[in-house]
Amino acid sequence: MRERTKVGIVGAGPAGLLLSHLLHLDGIDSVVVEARSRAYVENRVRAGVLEQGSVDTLREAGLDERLRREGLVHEGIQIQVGEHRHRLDLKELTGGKVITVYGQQEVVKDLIAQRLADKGAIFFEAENAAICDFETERARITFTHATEQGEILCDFVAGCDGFHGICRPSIPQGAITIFDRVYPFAWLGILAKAEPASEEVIYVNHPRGFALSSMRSHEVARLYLQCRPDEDLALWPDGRIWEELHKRLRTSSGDTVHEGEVLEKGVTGMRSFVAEPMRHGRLFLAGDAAHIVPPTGAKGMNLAVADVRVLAQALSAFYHHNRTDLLEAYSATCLKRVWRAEHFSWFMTSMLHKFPDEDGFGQRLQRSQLDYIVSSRAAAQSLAENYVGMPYGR
Ligand code: RFL
Ligand code: PHB
Repeated sequence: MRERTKVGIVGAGPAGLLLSHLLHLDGIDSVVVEARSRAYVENRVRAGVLEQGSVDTLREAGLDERLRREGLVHEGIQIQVGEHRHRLDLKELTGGKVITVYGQQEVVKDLIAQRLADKGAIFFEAENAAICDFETERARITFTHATEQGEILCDFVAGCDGFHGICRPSIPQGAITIFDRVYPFAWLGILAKAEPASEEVIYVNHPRGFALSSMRSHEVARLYLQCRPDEDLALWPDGRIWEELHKRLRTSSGDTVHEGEVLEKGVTGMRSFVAEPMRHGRLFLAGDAAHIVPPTGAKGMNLAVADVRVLAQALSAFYHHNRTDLLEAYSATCLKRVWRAEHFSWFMTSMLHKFPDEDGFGQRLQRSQLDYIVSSRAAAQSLAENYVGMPYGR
């Protein structure tokens, strides 16, 4: 099987699928090559918070029909220090901006349905994908699909294949610089058929470690506990998870989590990572393929959306107006937003987690920072501005 297209896309996560759809809206054809099955990518439980800008992007692209109905608009978040919760009124602090809680797998389902309705080409379960000649005008993606050899000939390759993908490692060493930080903890996350602890997302700084209460609907809670990076899930039967969640989320007025059937359980490592530049020849990296943030700032999926928005505009300017300047500027444009999100995610992570081997100094700095945020409008406003997402084009 041999196909020719304008943009060959590796990866059918939010980045690859949205890029393919945005290009389609601009009359530019693309082919998506994905290692996993459709069912697998549609059921992978991950992010849940969409910035205002991401919601706007999905709306402008005509992808918000279900999001409008099922997405939960949140006007605030809660920061819990010990047993006390403090509300940050995001809407009031940012002049009207809000966040929307809508599962990443729902975004992915909506995107796949739209791509297939528009007769978009997605090769699921494509094995051994490789990219070649992307330093020339005859870039190629090769793969195996149902025992057949596949080859996509394209003008550009979009590397949207996540952190463990093949695109970034295909760039010659020396052409790319990596900035990396691994944190000494991870998150144990569960999805539970239970009423959420609160109508808003709660971030907890607790002497036993960080906890987070979020949701996917009024009936499904998403909860996380700080754990060790090498945590053995077998040591965490449901009872122990609930007990620990009660300990960390209980308030002095007796509020806590509601228990229910655990539907999913997993451990996620925490890292900060940026590859610069996000382009090599005719290969453009987008989303987790280029950068990772610890999930404490809820930025990962939003960065993926922002990258492909920039990339789709640049490709459109190239095909429709013969302009290369936006493609040239792609990496620098994206990295500005990426580094703001990297800083914010590191800041939230550092302020809210319990660091092993921490002496009293770090703890007192955390306390002081939390105090500042709940007592100073300027500090709360800075957090809120970053949380809802910096405006596009800055
Ligand atoms: P994805 O979603 O990882 O998609 C990459 C796709 O590429 C495929 N692939 C390959 N395909 C072909 N050949 C190969 N060799 C391939 N190698 C990989 C993969 O199968 C996959 O389908 O990357 P993308 O599109 O860049 O999207 C990024 C987001 O998924 C990620 O940043 C977020 O999930 C991060 N994240 C959060 N982001 C937010 O914006 N808000 C949040 O609230 C939030 N919470 C989270 C998160 C991530 C978490 N985990 C599990 C890492 C919470 C958690 C727990
Ligand atoms: C989630 O709902 O999964 C979620 C919410 C906020 C975060 C990370 C994850 O910071």
